[in-house]
Amino acid sequence: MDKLILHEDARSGNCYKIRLTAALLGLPLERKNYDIMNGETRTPEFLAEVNANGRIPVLQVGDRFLPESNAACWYLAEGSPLIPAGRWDQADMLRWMFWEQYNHEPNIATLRFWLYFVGEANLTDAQRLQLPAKRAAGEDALELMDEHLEGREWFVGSGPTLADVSLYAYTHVCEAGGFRLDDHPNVCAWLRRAAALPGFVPMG
Ligand SMILES: N[C@@H](CCC(=O)N[C@@H](CS)C(=O)NCC(=O)O)C(=O)O
Repeated sequence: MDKLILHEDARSGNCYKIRLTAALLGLPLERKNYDIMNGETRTPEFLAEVNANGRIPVLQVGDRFLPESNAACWYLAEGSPLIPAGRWDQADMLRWMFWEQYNHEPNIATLRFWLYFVGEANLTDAQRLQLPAKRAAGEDALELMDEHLEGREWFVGSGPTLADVSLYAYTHVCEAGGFRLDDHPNVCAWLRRAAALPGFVPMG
């Protein structure tokens, strides 16, 4: 495989998904850090050379650049047990990864970013207005996960897949956004199972 470099901000759960995938698979990954709070992913150089969308994570594979966390996880895991066999389970795994990007991350990760990193006092009026809706949608996402995990160890099939990696990243730090993990016992048990996987690395 070509040399792998992760362009990241280490505080980002989207970046952690890729580090966790690489660690679970024992793949070496170089890391290049950017401070998103200082606009380091919005410079003309970054936009021209790394990601025209101005965001991390970006997985560099040789001289090619792949943005979007879940796409990068797929690139690393292709051919490994983190992508299940069988058309149905693969599609079901993708279902959870798309759901993560639409229903989970925009609520749970955004509240963590706004409340823990930016600080409530520094939010814009528009952001403050969105807090109740994001809180309710984040709670719905955690509850849906909890219901799905009733009687199941992993999101898809009988073993860990990228669906678990993708959802682990922001779920395990959701309390920084004001959510309560204790209200979701199946999620708590699943988080513990994920953290016990061989090769697991913490977010740091
Ligand atoms: N859908 C993208 C989301 C990427 C994203 O929102 N990145 C954030 C950090 S988690 C970022 O780079 N923010 C800096 C900015 O927008 O300037 C993914 O899954 O990788």
